Amino acid sequence: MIYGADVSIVLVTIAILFVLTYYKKWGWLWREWLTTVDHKKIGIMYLIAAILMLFRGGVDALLMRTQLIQPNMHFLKAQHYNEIFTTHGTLMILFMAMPFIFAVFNVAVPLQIGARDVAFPYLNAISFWLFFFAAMLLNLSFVIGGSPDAGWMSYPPLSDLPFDMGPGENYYILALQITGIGSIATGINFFVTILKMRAPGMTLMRLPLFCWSVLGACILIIVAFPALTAALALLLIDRIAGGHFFTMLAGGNPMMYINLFWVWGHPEVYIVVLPAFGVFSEVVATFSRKRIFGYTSMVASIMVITVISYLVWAHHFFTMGAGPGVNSFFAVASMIIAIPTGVKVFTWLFTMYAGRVRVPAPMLWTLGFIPNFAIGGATGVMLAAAPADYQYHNSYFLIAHFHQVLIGGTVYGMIAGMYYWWPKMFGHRLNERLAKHAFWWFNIGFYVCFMPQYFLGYMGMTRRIFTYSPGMGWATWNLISSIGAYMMGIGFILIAADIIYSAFYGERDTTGDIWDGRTLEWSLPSPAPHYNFAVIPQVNDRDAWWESKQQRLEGKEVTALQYKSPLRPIHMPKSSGRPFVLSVCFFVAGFGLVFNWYILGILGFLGVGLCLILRSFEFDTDYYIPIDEVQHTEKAYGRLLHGEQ
Ligand code: HEM
Ligand SMILES: [Cu+2]
Repeated sequence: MIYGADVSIVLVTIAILFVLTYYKKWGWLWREWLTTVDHKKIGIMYLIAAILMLFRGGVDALLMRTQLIQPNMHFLKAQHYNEIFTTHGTLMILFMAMPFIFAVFNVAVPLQIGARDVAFPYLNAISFWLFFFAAMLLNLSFVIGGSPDAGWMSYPPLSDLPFDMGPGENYYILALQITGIGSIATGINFFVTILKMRAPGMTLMRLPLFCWSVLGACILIIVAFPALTAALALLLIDRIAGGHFFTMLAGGNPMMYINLFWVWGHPEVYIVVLPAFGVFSEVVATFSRKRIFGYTSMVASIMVITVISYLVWAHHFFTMGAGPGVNSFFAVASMIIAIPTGVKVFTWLFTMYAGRVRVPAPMLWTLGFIPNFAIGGATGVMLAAAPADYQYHNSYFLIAHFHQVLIGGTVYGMIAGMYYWWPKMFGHRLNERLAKHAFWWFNIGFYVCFMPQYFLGYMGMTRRIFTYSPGMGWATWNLISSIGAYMMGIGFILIAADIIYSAFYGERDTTGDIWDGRTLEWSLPSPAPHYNFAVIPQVNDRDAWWESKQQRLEGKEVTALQYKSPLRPIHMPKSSGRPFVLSVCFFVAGFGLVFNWYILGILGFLGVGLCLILRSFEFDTDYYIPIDEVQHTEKAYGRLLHGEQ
């Protein structure tokens, strides 16, 4: 089977290379995509990567569910099962959820705040390519050398050299390290973008809720990711340089790794779920045609979650003997998060209440999310009760809980965001009929798959076991669960089919405001011109675009959104191939270290250094778009320039 996968990877690669050469698309690919610093294109590349990784992680999931479908299956060997749950968890969290949220950050944030790009466009490209090559590195482990197999958290001593000789764990460490650098940079980039690049008049209390959620996620990225960097660096030193940070016999302590890991790991789940909350807030307001109920309490709850989620990491090891005092503190802190989360759910419900609710695909996924999160949240509070966790710990109850919040929260949120901003990205919408079918397959499959796992947890089935014997009484629930997983697979295929179908037949968005939206991105044509705003607007209200439409309808003077400054030449960053080259160098360095080939490692790092030095001597990094070119583009979109109105 691994062989088959290898062969198909090679064949697909050859096919892609052939198509590109045949249609002479290399130059186009390089100029338009590989060297771009445009946040909209970077967002699209993140989106494509995230969907591909969702596919790969999903195939892993189906392989595992096939192995567990009945007792004593011989579909996968124990070693394969270990490798698959490890790469599944790692890919899903770091190479699916992270790029998926970065996709919506990039697609929506600058447009929502009335900016022409992010604060550091060149750094943004570096972040993307670091993520991309890190993902390639991790996926390569599957083909060359052996996959990591110590679980997605890779605790020592399991991941220490004596227990895990092969290069698999090195792949894990280096891939996470490289993508982590990119993520920290993205966190800083969007933090600064939101604080510094807002259009005039957009005070923080007029910031769209999605941007608030991104701000919360960025704060968490900036404070949490360095802990992961430290944990991985120390583990790498243990593995390739004979260090003993985490080896008991030489005076080290694995608990240090476990603490560092979860100091990052717990905030990480909020990093990926906060942006989903942000998407739901935008979607609910737009499709209820109402201002979001309780904006201030929404903002407060985002910030409270941001702070508390950083303080609860030890609930991941209640059973490791920290003692009752510590456990109680972390149990109570964990439960408190339910309060702001509850506030948010009720706020969405109140917004819908008495609104004129429409239910196209983005809203469907949002509605689907609410019961999911209610169940996932309730089981989370159950897990947070430290004494009870001695029972649930590492059982299928836990597996069911975290999938319910990760899928029901993050994945539903990102899919909702994808449907919502698709017309803005591509200029056409996705097909509603296919979208409805996809949703129902996925959503029903989701309950069929994960509800039985709560029962399995109660019946004592532990996680990370590759098979079980018939006498346990687990067979029926496992069979049902696997059927559910296949149903979700069908849902995914329907989404993919929708994307392909709509590229040809999707309804075109000619107005730029296909949902009758509220925030600034809908004031632009779809897809937006590469400079976004010909004239930066003056914002005088929350939901300024919606309010300005209302004022126009009522025949009043439009004060909510104004275009005061005249048209000026537009200052833009130049494309650059260096982020790509720099990331290739990182890849080479990482690949060298995986196999302890220090020469290759050093060469890679020299390349990285050279790229950085060259950049610091580069002064010609930007240009101006002349006024007549902007006028020309805007006319082509059928728009009068706002200044001329
Ligand atoms: C398509 C739906 C999915 C199915 C059917 C599925 C199934 C599974 C299975 C069978 C396991 C292994 C359980 C075990 O033996 O311990 C697992 C583990 C895991 N899954 Fe999923 N999964 C899905 C989607 C996701 C998503 C979207 C995420 C994250 C965003 C995710 C994150 C994880 C993590 C972190 C682990 C733990 C890996 C480890 O123990 O090291 N899964 N999943
Ligand atoms: Cu946690």
